[in-house]
Amino acid sequence: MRATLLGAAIALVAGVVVATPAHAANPIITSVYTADPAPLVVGNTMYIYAGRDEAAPGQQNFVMREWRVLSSTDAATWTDRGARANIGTFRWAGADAWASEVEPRGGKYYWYTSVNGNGPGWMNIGVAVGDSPLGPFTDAKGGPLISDSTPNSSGLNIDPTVFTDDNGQAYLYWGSYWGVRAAKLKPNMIELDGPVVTPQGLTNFWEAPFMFKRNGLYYMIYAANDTNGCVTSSSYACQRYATATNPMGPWTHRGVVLGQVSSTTNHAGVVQFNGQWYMVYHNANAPGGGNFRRSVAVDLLRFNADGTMQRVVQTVAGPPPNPGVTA
Ligand code: FUB
Repeated sequence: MRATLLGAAIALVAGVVVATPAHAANPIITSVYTADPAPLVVGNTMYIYAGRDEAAPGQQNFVMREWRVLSSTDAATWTDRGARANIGTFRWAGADAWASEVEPRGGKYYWYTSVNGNGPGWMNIGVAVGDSPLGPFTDAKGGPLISDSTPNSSGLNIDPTVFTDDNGQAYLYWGSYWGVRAAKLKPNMIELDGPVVTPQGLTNFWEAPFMFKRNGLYYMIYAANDTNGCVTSSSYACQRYATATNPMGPWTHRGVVLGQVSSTTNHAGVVQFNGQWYMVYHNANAPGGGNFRRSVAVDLLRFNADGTMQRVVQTVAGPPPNPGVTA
């Protein structure tokens, strides 16, 4: 954006008529459509793992075949690092590279994905593993971690979020169709450690959970689609959130943290980077965008003194550059 503005300023000084509009920071990437962002900070870099929307203009269904990585060192200027995993990463899968999230452990990066397993049922959760945030990633398990045959699984097994607590215990939450589920993960990150449970207190949960911890309190943001303070029509979704003092709940619903966006789906993640909290989410605001041609955006997230979250202001400008402390 800054290079474009500089170019426009130089052209104006030179008396040239410039028709090119300044490129806004949100959505952060417009060369391809991206959706279902999940943030991860490693060192001085914020990564966003996202699916790619490939639906043709006017097409009314998801066409998603790959997962991409975006990166930034200041949360304002973003680079598309390309597709780092795709449906072919999982030999047992055949379609629908839906929402995903990466969790680090022991120097490895575990990429939990929603994918159509071509078997009985529809969607599954797979897990790939790589030695760096950019991979290369390979199937870590050789089959689904969660499928329709997993006892007490969700009505739609998508949208994994993995959170590792300070004691090393990792938790997997996932689900859609109003069916949120949770389970502990073994230290190997590719097997459940105990039964699948139905967490309590995630009021009006629809899909897209994302879990994090701040000041000893656990937070879960998630998509809801009620018209009781969330959205104007239940075809859309907002992000509600809940807090808990135990990673398995029970959860206490706290309200809406991200209102309706311009796409029908609403999928978000939260991260702290260089001392500032951010929400990453998607909308339909890129040129030619739509419900199946979505794009990732980033905005500031602010907390109140009592730990509650302020509603995110969706901006076109995006957050100011935050390069952190440079040596
Ligand atoms: O992108 C496909 C699906 O749409 C995701 O898995 C859901 O969270 C919703 O964003």
